Amino acid sequence: MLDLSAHDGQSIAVLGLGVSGLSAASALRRAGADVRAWDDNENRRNGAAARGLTPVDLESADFGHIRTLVLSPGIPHGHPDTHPVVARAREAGCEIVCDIELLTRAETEARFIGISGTNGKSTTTALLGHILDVLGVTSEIGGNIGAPALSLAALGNGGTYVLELSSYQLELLPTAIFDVAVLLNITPDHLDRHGGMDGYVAAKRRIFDGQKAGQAAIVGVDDTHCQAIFAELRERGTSAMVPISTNTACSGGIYLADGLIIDDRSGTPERVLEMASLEALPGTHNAQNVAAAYAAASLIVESDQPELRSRIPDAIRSFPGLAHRQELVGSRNGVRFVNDSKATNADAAAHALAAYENIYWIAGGIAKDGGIDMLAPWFGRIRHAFLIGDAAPSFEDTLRGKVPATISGDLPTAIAQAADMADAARERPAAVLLSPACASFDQFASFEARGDAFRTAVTALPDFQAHGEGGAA
Ligand code: UMA
Repeated sequence: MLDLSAHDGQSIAVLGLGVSGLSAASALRRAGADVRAWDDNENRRNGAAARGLTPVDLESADFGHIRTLVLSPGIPHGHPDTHPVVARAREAGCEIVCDIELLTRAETEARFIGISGTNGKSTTTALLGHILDVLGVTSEIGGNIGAPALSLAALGNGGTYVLELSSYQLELLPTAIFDVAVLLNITPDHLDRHGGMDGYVAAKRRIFDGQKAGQAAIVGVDDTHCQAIFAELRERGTSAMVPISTNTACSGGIYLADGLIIDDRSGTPERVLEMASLEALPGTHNAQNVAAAYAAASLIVESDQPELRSRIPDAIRSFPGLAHRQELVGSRNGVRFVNDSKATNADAAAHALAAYENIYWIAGGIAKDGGIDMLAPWFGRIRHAFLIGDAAPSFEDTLRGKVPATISGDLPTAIAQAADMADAARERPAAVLLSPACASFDQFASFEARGDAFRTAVTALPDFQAHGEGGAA
């Protein structure tokens, strides 16, 4: 169990009792803190009460003795507005942090790897965790990927935390410093929460804050925002820099060339592995994830167990893939059924559309800014679109005259229609692809629930051959 005894006797406010807040409040209470926890949702408060926490309305609480507010990452504290409890905490001079900040303060002897980027951060985090497991390096993965920071095991000296960090979490880490910080890519996302693109880029940039000699910055240099951050960090010259790219042979870095991942960190290009050998990691975007995970794993083992580095490619090959990210659920009559429910924005859906042909595409939900306009280059691969949720009418407008589309309404209807049409058409290979380019909250509790519903429904189709959970197409 984590040692949070530094908080024994402290008054700490916790706002938000979802996954991260509930875990933080419980862990702090066990450590002897006087926890004042609140959630605006009554069901969440009741859930917390059932776990022994007494909710305290923080809007009227006395902040005089409270030094810290642990804020759930989804709660706004500037854009598009500021939660009133945050405003009160600020007035009282309280520090405002997320659960990950408290983990870094508790585990002063462990190493921390932070991984961020608009897309690919969950895959990179899971892949790196898998590599470290295979190599026998003591590690835990958590953060935005799902396991909240204060639920992770204590690791101490020699242990490595691999944390997926969202832009929301990065804004709530005032003192955390990462031994290895990875920034994969930046494209527009969550702009309402950051007041626009500049605010979003600034939040992502924070992953490198406080880094000094002996620490490393791994930066994907395939987009202009990350290129600018890379140039600025190199100019500053405090941390070791590792550029990664899927389209440029970047000297001194790790890159994709002719389907091979090349390690040029020593100045002599070295073949690492062939992307085609990685069944669970299809597509160019995964080359960026592989390059980043390889770079981070190499940096971790090179300092004290350099003999392990040669085993990293085999560890990558044995990665089973992640559910909901181009997960091959199975096939029927030569049609593959792919669950890419995690594609909650158009950029993520672009990766899946680029990876398949003759696509029967299920999309829709709550659209992000720009809708699916940027997917036009891949429209030619789509045989028919089946549209669900709030975004269905606007997506139909975008596709009109370019891609045949049906407003299916809900996911079960879309699956039935797509499966029938793909079956009747003779073109193979073909794929029924759920890659919604939208958030799920109009019809589902989460992207996981949407992907699970897809998996359950397609698995029940007559003659369906399951590929097995977690496999990737
Ligand atoms: N709440 C209030 N008042 C408000 C708004 C919310 O009380 O004004 C309460 C809600 O009623 C709810 C709680 O706050 O009970 C929700 O908190 P949260 O949205 O921060 O979510 P958690 O359940 O704590 O999950 C968070 C991350 N969620 C977000 O950042 C939105 C999870 O990332 C993460 O896995 C989890 O912590 C564990 O670390 C999810 C996510 O969607 C996957 N992340 C976004 C993304 O990937 O794009 C950033």
